[in-house]
Amino acid sequence: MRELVAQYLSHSMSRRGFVGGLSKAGLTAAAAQSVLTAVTSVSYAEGAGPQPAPAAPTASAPAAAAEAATTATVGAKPFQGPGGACFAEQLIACGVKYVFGNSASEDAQFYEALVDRPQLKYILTPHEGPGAAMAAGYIKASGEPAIVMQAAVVGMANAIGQMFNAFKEQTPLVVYSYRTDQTRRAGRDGFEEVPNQEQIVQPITKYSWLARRPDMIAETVRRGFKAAWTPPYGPAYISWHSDFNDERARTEIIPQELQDPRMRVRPNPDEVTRAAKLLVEARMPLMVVGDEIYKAKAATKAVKLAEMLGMPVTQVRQLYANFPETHPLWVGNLAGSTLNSLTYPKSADVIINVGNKFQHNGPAPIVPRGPKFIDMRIDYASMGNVMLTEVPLVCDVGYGLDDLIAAIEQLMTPALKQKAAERAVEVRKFSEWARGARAQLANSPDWDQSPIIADRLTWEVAKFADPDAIIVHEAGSVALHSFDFNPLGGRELFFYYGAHLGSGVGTAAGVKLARPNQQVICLVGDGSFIFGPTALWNMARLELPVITVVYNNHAYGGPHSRVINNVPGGRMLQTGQFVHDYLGRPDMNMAAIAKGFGVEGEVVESPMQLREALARARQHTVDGRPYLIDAQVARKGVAWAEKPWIPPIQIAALRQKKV
Ligand SMILES: Cc1ncc(C[n+]2csc(CCOP(=O)(O)OP(=O)(O)O)c2C)c(N)n1
Ligand SMILES: [Mg+2]
Repeated sequence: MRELVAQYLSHSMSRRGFVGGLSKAGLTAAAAQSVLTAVTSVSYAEGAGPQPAPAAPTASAPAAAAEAATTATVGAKPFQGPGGACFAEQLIACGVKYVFGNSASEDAQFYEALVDRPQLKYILTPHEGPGAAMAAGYIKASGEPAIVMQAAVVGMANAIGQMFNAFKEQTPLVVYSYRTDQTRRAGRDGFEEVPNQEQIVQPITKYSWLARRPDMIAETVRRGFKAAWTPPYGPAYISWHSDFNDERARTEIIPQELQDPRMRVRPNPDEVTRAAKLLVEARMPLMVVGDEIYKAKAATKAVKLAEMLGMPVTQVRQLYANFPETHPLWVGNLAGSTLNSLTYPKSADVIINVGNKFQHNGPAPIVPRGPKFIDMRIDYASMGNVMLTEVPLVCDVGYGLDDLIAAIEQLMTPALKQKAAERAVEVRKFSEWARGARAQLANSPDWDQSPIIADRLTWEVAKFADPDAIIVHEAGSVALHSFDFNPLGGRELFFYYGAHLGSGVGTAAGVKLARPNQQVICLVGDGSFIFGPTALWNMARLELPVITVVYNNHAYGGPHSRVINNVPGGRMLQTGQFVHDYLGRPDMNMAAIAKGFGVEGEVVESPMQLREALARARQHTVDGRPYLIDAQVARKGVAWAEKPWIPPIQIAALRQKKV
């Protein structure tokens, strides 16, 4: 009976076949008819409203029919209504609470469905880029699914930058936009029609899928969420003809947990044994940590592994801080392009990577040839491509660390423990020295200068930030220091990795939405800020008390310096004519821009003003309101003129007519 009902509800059996099957199972024609009526009328509730709970047996509905209906609602829930309503129902079943969208009349039936589904909350984002960044920030900070939806290809085009970021940083962001071409007019180069819309985002998504009929909307949504949320995570794109949203569909709604392949994989035990042996026998092992540790909530295990071996720890650029930076075994983030550039240790003979994606920005492998290399991560596709991999450990790093720690425990002799303890003392000597060296920063002759030097600004914000503050960092070429990030309940970092700028403010809004009980501070360069300030309006409307600090040097400082590196001593340097880097004349006033979005703020010039502004920012956030500080920051780098040259393009004076 169960099987018959399931087959009928999933359209793999006709109504006649279903009734026939019931008769074969021994039901009389009348009983079979009554089961059919019950299944159809109880389960396929017409209309877009929320589904009723499974029907209880009543006098008029035979117990068999009630059982059939109940069975059908366990797991797969039948649903009939407009495609837009199926979409909303399946999102709820996928665990989505927030929809980050921009308006489109073709999604009318979806908006209609939201009215009676308050559990699905729609956040209107006035620009799709910061809107998608907000969704991604929410997903990263909550570990919960969300969806971004936009108007056809025109809206999608604005979100592509953030899809790219999600692809690079492996964030499970699901994006939907319909195709403006409707079924019966598609292929005629109509309004907003572009052929093969999904192919535009194919290289920057993990997965893309089209619903071919209205009754496949729900399945398409499930496919998107399954692909995005199966490790290694990544963005998914789903789409269908806009008329599918209006057409009625009969379909199944299935909860996410019934499609999740639960890819939490343990490593190959033989490889674990080999890795353990290499590590305990190493003269100087080195651990590189990465974002899979944060995603698997495995930082405690990473610390334990390092401590067992007295092993120094570093990180190559990632999104999160994956190891406590005050730990004596922490030797700092990698500044150069390969591990050879570490100040310490200089002679690692065994290197283990735990969950770092290793983005190569130069020809030399990040893990140099020579040391034996153990690579532990779930992102198997990026393993073994550049580095010589002695021991691959494909796994969820949480499980992988558990197994590796257990294997090492078996091998640790008193002599080995002694060796590890001695190494820990040596590493601590370096980390303490490095700490002292970093503190020298405050001795800069420019420390009290106005406009403020970026290092002072960072230092002041670090002094100000709560012990468990979340720092969203998109402050261009600013070196981050002084925060002492600690994934074990201390300050957290949300850096940028994909580097499509304009994500910072949106990310901070999304992070605050996910973590309202932690202070969220967004550090953002002026250039980066201006790519995506519309999320400030969301902060104001949603009462997200975020503090945004703009490092306003009125310039693209990073590109300025990099251009000089690329063309040293060239004409640009001789003449001071840089066409691409100065954002002043007129200077942008970010506090005034914030005001336009409903966010209070101020411009500060000196370190003293900054402290007072930070106190006001705190008060605003305590009161539940966001705040923005536009900090005037000194332009650093070679060849910055006091008043930089700008290209002589001023049109007003050239006019023949003063219009
Ligand atoms: C969307 C986007 N456009 C352009 C770039 C190229 N780009 C890299 S850094 C940068 C300047 C960032 O300026 P700002 O945030 O003010 O930081 P600063 O360099 O001044 O420290 C630009 C434009 C980019 N990464 N992303
Ligand atoms: Mg700048």
